[in-house]
Amino acid sequence: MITLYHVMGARSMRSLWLLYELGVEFKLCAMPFDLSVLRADDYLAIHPLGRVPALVDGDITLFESGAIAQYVCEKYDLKQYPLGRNPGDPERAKWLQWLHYAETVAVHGASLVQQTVFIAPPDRSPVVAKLEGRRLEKALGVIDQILANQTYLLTSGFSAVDIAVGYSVHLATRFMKLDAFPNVAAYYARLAARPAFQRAAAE
Ligand SMILES: N[C@@H](CCC(=O)N[C@@H](CS)C(=O)NCC(=O)O)C(=O)O
Repeated sequence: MITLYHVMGARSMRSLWLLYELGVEFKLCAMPFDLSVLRADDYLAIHPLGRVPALVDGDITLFESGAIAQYVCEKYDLKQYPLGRNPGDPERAKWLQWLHYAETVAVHGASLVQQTVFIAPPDRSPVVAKLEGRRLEKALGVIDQILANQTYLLTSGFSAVDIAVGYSVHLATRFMKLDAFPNVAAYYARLAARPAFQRAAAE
C-alpha cells in the first residue's frame, strides 16, 4: 500500500488531494513542519532533502509532487474517472505541460513564504518580494486566459493537472486577491468546493 509523507499546507497537499479524489486506500504519514523531523535520518532516507511530498509504494520511493502525480495516475488508471492522460491521448502533451507549469507557479508562492515567514525582518528583501509577486501575477495571467474559454485546464475536463495547478493557486491566495484574474478566481472557487480538496486542506 502507498504511504504518503505530508505536511499540512505544503506541496504534499497535491498528492493527498489526488489520492482522495481517486478514493484509493493509502497510509498517510502527517508530519509537523519541524526540521528536527524533516531532517531526521529516517526521513532523509526517504527524501534526501527532507522535503514533502514523498511517497513509498513497496520497494519504490518517490519524491517530487509532479512525478508522484504521474505515478499515481498510471498506477490507478481508473477508466471511469481518469485523472491522468495516457500516451496517445490527444491531451497528453498539454497534461504534461500543466503538470509541470504548476511548479512554475508554486515557486513564486514558495519564495513569498520565505520572504514573509522564514526570513526574519532585517534579512527580508522587499525587492525580491515585489519581483516574486509580479512573476506570480504573470504566471496566473496565463492560466486566466486559458480559463476564459474552458472550465478546467484541459478541454476534456477535470484532471490531475487541475490538482497540481489548483494547489499553486491555493498557495498564491495567501499573498494576493484574485480580483485581477476573474477566471482563475472562479476556477479556484470550483476546486475549493470539491470534498477531496477540503479534506486535503484540513489534514
Ligand atoms: N518541487 C518539489 C518541491 C518540494 C518542496 O520544496 N516542498 C516544501 C514544502 S511546500 C518542503 O518540503 N520544504 C521543507 C524544506 O525546504 O525544508 C515538489 O513539487 O515536490
